[in-house]
Amino acid sequence: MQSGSGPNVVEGYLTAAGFRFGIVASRFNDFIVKSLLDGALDAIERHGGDLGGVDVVWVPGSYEIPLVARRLALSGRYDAVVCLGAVIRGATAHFDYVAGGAASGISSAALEADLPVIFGVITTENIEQAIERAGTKSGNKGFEAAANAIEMASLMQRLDESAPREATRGASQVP
Ligand code: INI
Repeated sequence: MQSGSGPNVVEGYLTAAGFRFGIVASRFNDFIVKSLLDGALDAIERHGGDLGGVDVVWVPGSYEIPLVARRLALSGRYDAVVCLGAVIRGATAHFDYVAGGAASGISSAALEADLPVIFGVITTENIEQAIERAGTKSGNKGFEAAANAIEMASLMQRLDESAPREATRGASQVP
């Protein structure tokens, strides 16, 4: 980091070149999730990424996303993992369990693997809201999730450059 009179600011770039991404997509409500996936792949390409460096893994439902996201995140093969799903309250009595399990599991996977694992699971009251978030009037949350993955992958790389992990870990062991 540079020294000077102002703060040292570290941010990720929105450049996907050279990064590899794992995408975990849920088949439940797949007519929505396929649009999220299209948006995510579009974001990676439009930010200079190579789709040859992208693996897409399908799971049955959003509740199953964390286990596979964790496996991908720990594999060492990716710079970030993007999780895509659609949990719609109107269609399920156990919305809170499915949405909450997906959210907390994805968060745990990121912390355990020390890798960006992005929450691109949309949680909505009804199908109309889900459609709005999958490429119609509220944009495409899959595109946004992949853009966040690119920024976070870049940020982690830049943090490594400015404060290598070994040095950071060593420093944290100093009493
Ligand atoms: N999974 C979803 O991804 N979205 C939903 O809206 C949903 N509903 O409605 O129940 C859903 N359920 C399945 C769940 O994710 C698991 O696959 C299932 O409970 C088996 O573990």
